[in-house]
Amino acid sequence: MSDTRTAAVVEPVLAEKEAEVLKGELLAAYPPKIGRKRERQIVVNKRGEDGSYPEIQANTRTLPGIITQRGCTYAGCKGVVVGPTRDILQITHGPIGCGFYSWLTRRNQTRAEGASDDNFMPYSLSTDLEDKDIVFGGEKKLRRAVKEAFDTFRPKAIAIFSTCPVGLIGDDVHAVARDMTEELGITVFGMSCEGYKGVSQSAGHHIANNAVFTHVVGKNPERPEGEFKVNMLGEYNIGGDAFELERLLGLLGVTLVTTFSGNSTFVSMGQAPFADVNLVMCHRSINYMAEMMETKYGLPWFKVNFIGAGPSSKSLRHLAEYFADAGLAARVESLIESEMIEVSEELDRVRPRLAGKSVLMYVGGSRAHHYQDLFRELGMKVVSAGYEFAHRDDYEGRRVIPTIKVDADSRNIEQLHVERDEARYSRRRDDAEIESLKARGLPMGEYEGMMGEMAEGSLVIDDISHYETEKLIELVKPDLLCAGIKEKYVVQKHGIPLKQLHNYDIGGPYAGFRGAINFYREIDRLVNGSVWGKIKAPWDKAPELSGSYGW
Ligand code: CFM
Repeated sequence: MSDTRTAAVVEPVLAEKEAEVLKGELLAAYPPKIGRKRERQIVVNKRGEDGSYPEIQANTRTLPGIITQRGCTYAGCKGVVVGPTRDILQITHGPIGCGFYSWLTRRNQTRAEGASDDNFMPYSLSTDLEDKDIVFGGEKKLRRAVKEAFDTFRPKAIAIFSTCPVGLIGDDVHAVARDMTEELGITVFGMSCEGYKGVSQSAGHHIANNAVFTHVVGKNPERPEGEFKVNMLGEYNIGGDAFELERLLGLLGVTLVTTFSGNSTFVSMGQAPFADVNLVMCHRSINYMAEMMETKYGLPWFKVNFIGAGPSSKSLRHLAEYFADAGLAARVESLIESEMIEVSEELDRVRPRLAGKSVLMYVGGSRAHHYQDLFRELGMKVVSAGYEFAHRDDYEGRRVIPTIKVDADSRNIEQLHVERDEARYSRRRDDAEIESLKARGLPMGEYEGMMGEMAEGSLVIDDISHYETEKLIELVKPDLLCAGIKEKYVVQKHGIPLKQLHNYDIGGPYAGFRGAINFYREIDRLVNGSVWGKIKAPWDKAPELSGSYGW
């Protein structure tokens, strides 16, 4: 399968004028002030002569009154980045709800190897802050909780996550972590990831990257074996995606030192600096880690995408190019060839049933990009897509980073000052080699963003609201919508199937070749299911609710 990127940008999905009309209709109901802000967050995709894309406003506060799909900073820190690491015992310092609602809801899977391999993921530990703790302070309770957790589980490491009230009352989780590190003789680290800390979960990613980089990465001196060693960054093993990628790398004889952080351990993350290269899957959540490891240890990174058979082949070929090894390159080609047999068979079956159908896709900070090629393989058209909390670089490419205005909300998140570790630094590829890899098409230290993957005339929407989603359904009448649980049932009541691209509903894996096959089948089942035409939305039958009081 060839690189579909260039084809994608030239084939328009809507005429530009049509897209502008859609945009106008979306904004029409807003009061002027809100309309002016949303106008900058909804853009019609168009590639400029110089390869640039229209500027989109992103990573700014959601306006009060708008129903957003965003999550909080604590969610991004605990739920997303640190959560999937099975042998770090994780304690939520906060009211019980924060711990409860972040307990295994993301479907990040893990596989402990043997009885000596700790797996704390089935647990949710919380200090259960109550009113009296808010009044008198919660630090003592936190110390007791850390001690009790240590006595019960004997973990190698403990992570403490702050929730909103912790920041408001001023509990010093870092002081507690320092003291407990000394007392218990294990790694204990705290994170100031109060929910309100940033404009979305994106801030939590950054805070988690900083903490894991400071307290975990490089702390294990044991050098892993292997001729070709890689880390996979920004792969969280939702629905078993990382398991599928482990299978592929295993067949190629490539050693996966660690992922950040699907199916990972404290032990393996500690060995990360021994890898030869970092493969970055989700740029948004983990680019800080890639940058910091490059500065400190000389480890280069490049962007990969393992969603879709085409992108998977391309990423594996890039890996072979990076190592410039004829044996590895031959193994990659034969692996692609054998995996593609079943992929092609399945595509031949489902493509005629799906070609030309339309999709709207609004997910997080990377999947709305990653799934574009998968839909292209099915012949489906992504009419509009967007992220909930991505930054401009995830839309327009990293080239715009120097032009992004750093506002007070972003300044609120610590930017670690990282220096070269002279003892451990080794530049895996020198500048000339990096340049020649780039010339051969490897995205070394680069990310082109989602807009480059989208058709001309498609609508790019940041932080879409519930109102806009419903308005678009009315205007576009898509065959499928991809989003999350917050949208799912509203959309399905319109008689339109919704595929959750956060937790994959009950499905997955969707990464790699077998994952692509799973996805093709799932989309065929959803889009061509007969149930949708039989649904009458409750508001079609009785548009207004009425009720009365009684006692
Ligand atoms: Fe990265 Fe993610 Fe995503 Fe994300 Fe997320 Fe997620 Fe996501 Mo939900 S790390 S940005 S914060 S790919 S939980 S596994 S699906 S919103 S698009």
